[in-house]
Amino acid sequence: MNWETFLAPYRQAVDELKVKLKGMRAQYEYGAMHSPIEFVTGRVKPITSILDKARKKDIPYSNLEDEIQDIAGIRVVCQFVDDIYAVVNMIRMRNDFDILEEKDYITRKKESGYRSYHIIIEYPVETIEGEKKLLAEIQIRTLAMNFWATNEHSLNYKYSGQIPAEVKSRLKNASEAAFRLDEEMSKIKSEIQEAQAIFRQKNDQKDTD
Ligand code: 0O2
Repeated sequence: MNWETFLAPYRQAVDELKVKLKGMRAQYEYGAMHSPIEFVTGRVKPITSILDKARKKDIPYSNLEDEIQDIAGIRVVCQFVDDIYAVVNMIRMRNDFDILEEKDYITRKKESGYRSYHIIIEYPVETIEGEKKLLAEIQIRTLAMNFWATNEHSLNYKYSGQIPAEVKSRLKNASEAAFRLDEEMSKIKSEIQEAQAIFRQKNDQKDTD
């Protein structure tokens, strides 16, 4: 298996998708509007993680492309829960890729306490040998959900997936606290957005002075 050759189109897909989704954010900025996108990141799954997942799920090398959906991963982080669904709708309207599956782990959180909205897409990459369609996963979540997931991911790594019961239970509490934070922030969303609009205007003014 030549990993560099195998991963090259995934690297290209991640780079292109980051540019495209960051472009959506920029369009809101030019229009001096609240952007439902706070920031966008992306990564190609490390080879060791691909191998771990393949081993856990009993996936042969020949099926990696079809069965591991997140070799190319994009993360869109939002301020508010409503923003997640605005981003989902924008993604549904795009015609540069096809949506294969949507997983709403916000209304149905995972057992761990994980919340996020996942969209699995089929993305066409132009290669020197012609078009290659590959799978990519777009994870859309709030800043609070991202904070929780990042910390839980580190703990999972530290404990090799066997987080002690007490820590697990604290993580579940933290997940609920993060969700309540999102709910509280949603209730004062318009206040926050007005404040941010004033801030933006002031900055624009400074730039033109
Ligand atoms: P990494 O290191 O982020 O790449 P499943 O069979 O449903 O358990 P599947 O089919 O891989 O798993 O899909 P799923 O669960 O919809 O999405 C997989 C990715 O979502 C994970 O990739 C994580 O990035 C994220 N995720 C899912 N569940 C959790 C969770 O409980 N905690 C955290 N922190 N992230 C989660 P990987 O390959 O597991 O990991």
